[in-house]
Amino acid sequence: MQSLVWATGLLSLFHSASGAAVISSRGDETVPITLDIVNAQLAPDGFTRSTIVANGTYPGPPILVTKGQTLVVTVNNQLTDSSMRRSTSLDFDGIFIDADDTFNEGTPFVTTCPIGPNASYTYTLPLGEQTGTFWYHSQLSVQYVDGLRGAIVIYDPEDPHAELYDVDDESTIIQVGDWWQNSTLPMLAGYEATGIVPVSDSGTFNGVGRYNGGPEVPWPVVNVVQGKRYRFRIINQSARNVFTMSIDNHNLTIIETDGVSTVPHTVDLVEVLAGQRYSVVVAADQAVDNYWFNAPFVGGSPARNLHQNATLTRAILRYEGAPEEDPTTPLTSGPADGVALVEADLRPLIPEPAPVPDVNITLDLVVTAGKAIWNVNNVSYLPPQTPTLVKVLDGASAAGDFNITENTFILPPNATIQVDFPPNDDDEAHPFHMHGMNFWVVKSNSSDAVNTEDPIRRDVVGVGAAGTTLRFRTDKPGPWFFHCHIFWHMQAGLATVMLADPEGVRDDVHPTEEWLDLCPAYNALPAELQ
Ligand SMILES: *[C@@H]1O[C@H](CO)[C@@H](O)[C@H](O)[C@H]1NC(C)=O
Ligand SMILES: *[C@@H]1O[C@H](CO)[C@@H](O)[C@H](O)[C@H]1NC(C)=O
Ligand SMILES: *[C@@H]1O[C@H](CO)[C@@H](O)[C@H](O)[C@H]1NC(C)=O
Ligand SMILES: *[C@@H]1O[C@H](CO)[C@@H](O)[C@H](O)[C@H]1NC(C)=O
Ligand SMILES: *[C@@H]1O[C@H](CO)[C@@H](O)[C@H](O)[C@H]1NC(C)=O
Ligand SMILES: *[C@@H]1O[C@H](CO)[C@@H](O)[C@H](O)[C@H]1NC(C)=O
Ligand SMILES: *[C@@H]1O[C@H](CO)[C@@H](O)[C@H](O)[C@H]1NC(C)=O
Ligand SMILES: *[C@@H]1O[C@H](CO)[C@@H](O)[C@H](O)[C@H]1NC(C)=O
Ligand SMILES: *[C@@H]1O[C@H](CO)[C@@H](O)[C@H](O)[C@H]1NC(C)=O
Ligand SMILES: *[C@@H]1O[C@H](CO)[C@@H](O)[C@H](O)[C@H]1NC(C)=O
Ligand SMILES: *[C@@H]1O[C@H](CO)[C@@H](O)[C@H](O)[C@H]1NC(C)=O
Ligand SMILES: [Cu+2]
Repeated sequence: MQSLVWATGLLSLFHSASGAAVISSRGDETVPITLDIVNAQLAPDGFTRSTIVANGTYPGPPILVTKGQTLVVTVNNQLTDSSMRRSTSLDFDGIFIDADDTFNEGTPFVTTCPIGPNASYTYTLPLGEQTGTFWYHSQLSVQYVDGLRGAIVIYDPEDPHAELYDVDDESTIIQVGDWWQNSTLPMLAGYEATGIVPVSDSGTFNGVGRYNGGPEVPWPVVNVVQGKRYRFRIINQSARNVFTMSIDNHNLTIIETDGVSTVPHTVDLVEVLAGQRYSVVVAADQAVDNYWFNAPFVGGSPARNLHQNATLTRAILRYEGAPEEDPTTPLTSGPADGVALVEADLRPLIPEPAPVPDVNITLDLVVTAGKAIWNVNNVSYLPPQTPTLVKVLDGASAAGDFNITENTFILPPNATIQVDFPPNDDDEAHPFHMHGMNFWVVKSNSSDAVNTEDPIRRDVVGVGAAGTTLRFRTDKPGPWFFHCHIFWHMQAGLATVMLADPEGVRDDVHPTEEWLDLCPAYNALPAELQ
């Protein structure tokens, strides 16, 4: 690791092995990355459990690349622990996927089959013009809750905001996530039986957290030098919890939202939903000292898990020259009178009006009372055995070619689709995530205003009590998974597939033998190895 210090002793074991991050300077070259998916005994919050992680660390090693490169990620599945899923599949969250690369998109049963134990797969992803903050995680069931998450940053040598900050490197990546001490299989079974989403034991900040009654795991430290300005890339890798980020005595200037550069917007508190990312510039312009970097979270009733203590997800912002001590100020949830981000206030740096819709879709999110079944328009998504992409390549084009439980919307080519989420009476924040592309948020849940002139574009948006409307284009043929990023909800059916231009898929997609072999290999596995 470079300068980010994860305290001392035991904890360093979790991170020191994460190896050289790969930053190539520039250009069109291919960047080969290997991720060994392994079981490791880790204790992010002080409680040791078996996990599923990349290269033995939680979070996994960051993947750092530069605009224009082609990312080539080889996943070696070395999972052996029978108490968790042993197959896997990686999603590169927020990375745009070219139509002809759809088969490397990593969504089980939509664009691929999972990778079985002792098998490998190589994902090739040309990054094109995209830049910003992204992440990878297991997309199989709720497996990423067992640990398989990590950052991806695509640096922009011509960043239009470059003059706003001095430091932007591995030490400024901030990854927050929820953490459970149990493995997902029993928790998922409990959820399906009771409808109660498992409440996390702790929240982690760069892989470190604490829980009530647990050991005093050293707080993670984010080091800064007085007078410099830092681009913190905040990634919410949670499967449920919503974190609210702030730094005592410092404000945060947002310059990027889910890979889209924004007009700089200064606030004190930023709420980040599962899957969302923000870059914020923080000026180290205060007295040399230690300050709390607060990341309190909400996610279910703490009464259901007495370990949970939202104020214990935090780090220390330490100025060079400050003593190696905790800040002496109280553990708060951030400034009580602080200005919080209102999503509708965000503006893209390069405004782009939302095109007029050709097709309107209304998605009603409803949960069956008392049971863990989520419905979109009365349908609870069930992954088919044969991935959507395989069916389309075999000729599927019409609604009748898919089971109703696949909740697949067949969309015309080169069209603008408007999705309306009516106000959702249970008002749980459902962070809806689109694979392979982003969308215009023409009405944010955070405001009544409809903005078609210069709305923010992003790939994860909160859906809640006030209603949300977004628009996207079907210029890229493909089956694009569109789902709630609370993976418990997704697993319980809160998902759809937006199938753009099936005919175009057959023209564009020419999968490799390696990909074609995945399904037969997976289907031949005994259930316990799937
Ligand atoms: C992961 O570990 C493998 C095997 O040690 C190593 O070759 C690879 O470079 C590591 N990947 C990253 C991104 O650090
Ligand atoms: C994976 O390979 C190891 C070492 O060769 C072997 O012990 C294990 O049985 C294999 N696992 C599976 C599921 O094939
Ligand atoms: C994990 O969940 C199972 C099933 O609910 C339970 O029996 C077990 O005690 C739990 N283990 C931990 C460490 O919480
Ligand atoms: C991460 O997302 C979850 C779920 O939406 C949310 O509860 C949590 O507050 C978010 N974390 C941050 C830091 O915003
Ligand atoms: C942010 O903090 C700086 C001092 O660090 C101050 O000059 C500036 O006015 C603050 N901006 C806002 C919008 O509060
Ligand atoms: C959370 O932890 C803090 C610090 O240890 C403690 O003061 C507080 O009482 C805890 N809160 C709850 C609800 O357990
Ligand atoms: C879609 O809804 C918008 C209002 O949001 C309306 O103006 C438009 O006519 C509708 N388009 C279609 C094709 O129904
Ligand atoms: C869902 O089902 C209910 C009851 O069967 C029906 O009234 C409603 O119209 C359906 N909604 C949709 C979007 O199909
Ligand atoms: C197909 O949909 C029906 C409900 O309409 C469901 O009962 C069945 O399990 C689904 N079959 C598959 C293979 O998903
Ligand atoms: C969609 O637009 C692209 C680019 O304008 C064009 O090449 C393609 O033929 C169009 N597809 C259809 C089905 O109209
Ligand atoms: C949506 O807006 C309502 C009303 O302002 C608010 O209570 C709720 O927390 C918001 N939900 C999300 C997901 O942002
Ligand atoms: Cu949800």
